[in-house]
Amino acid sequence: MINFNELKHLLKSPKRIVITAHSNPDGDAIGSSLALFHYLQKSDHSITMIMPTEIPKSLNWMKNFDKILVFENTKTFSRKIIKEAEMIFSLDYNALSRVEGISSLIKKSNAYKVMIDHHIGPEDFCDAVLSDTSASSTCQLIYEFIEMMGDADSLDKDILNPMYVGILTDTGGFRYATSSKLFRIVANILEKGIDNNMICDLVFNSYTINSFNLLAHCISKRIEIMEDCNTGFIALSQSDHRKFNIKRGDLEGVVNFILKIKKMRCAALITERRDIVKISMRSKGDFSVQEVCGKYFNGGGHKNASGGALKKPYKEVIKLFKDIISNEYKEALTKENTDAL
Ligand SMILES: [Mn+2]
Repeated sequence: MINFNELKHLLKSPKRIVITAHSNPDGDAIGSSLALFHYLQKSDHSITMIMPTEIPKSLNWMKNFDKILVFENTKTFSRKIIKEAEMIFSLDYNALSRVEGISSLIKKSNAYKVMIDHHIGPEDFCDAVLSDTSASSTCQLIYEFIEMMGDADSLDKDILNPMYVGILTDTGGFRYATSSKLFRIVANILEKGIDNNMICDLVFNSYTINSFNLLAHCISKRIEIMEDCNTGFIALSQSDHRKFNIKRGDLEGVVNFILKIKKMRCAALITERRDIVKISMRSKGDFSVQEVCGKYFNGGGHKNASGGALKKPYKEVIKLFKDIISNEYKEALTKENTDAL
């Protein structure tokens, strides 16, 4: 839990603050970092945003995006900044393993640490924790955090624009992980003059020609549908990666296309990397891909969106995935959905 009085007291005087989010940061990780950055910037703090790995260029239209440091590319400087930090915010991640190279620095740091996150099972490494798995996004929690700090009046476009991006991306445009609470918050956000149409356009219509060609390749050449299990997957080898010069973020959302097929309840994207095979899974309804990823792929995440990785040959991972789905989960994936509208 967060002791808001303690936190308010701490933030009363200028602090050296570092904001971090998970590796391979998505719209929610970047959005929550920028929203918190703009909120804290209203006081006289010295704030640095540090992401463990490359940030998606598709979000470079966001204000102060260029101030975000990528640890991989700024190791010496970022290390110094983290060592000198008096406060560290951990956004959109629940475990130090999610921040790769900076995890040991955070662990060693004596800074006052605050976690704001919506993943299940937060690890115990922070002094203050705002964790709510019923929240759509960390961005939603940043809104609630600012409200609880008694600063709702300070919510302006600089804070709300990036916040809205994270809410949009983590809910897939309000298709999942929503709640009446979220829609009340969104109503408040829109009343402040946030341009829904423009942000949706910037967020959802952002394919480059190359990433669009990659999507076409995935859908025409690399997809396999296991119709009897209501499951589909796309598998990409190292040579696909080379051919399309795939970078982090280019595959964002590709896996969701499988769920556009009627009756599909489970989808996976399997990608062969240099020494590891990654899997990213999505599901609909009650089927928990978090369970699948936790049990078989050293991973986790949310019920309907999870990921993991294995140090095994690419072909073996594909076979393992198919075996698990058809042997262990077929029944769960094909049972009639009796929930009426
Ligand atoms: Mn998130």
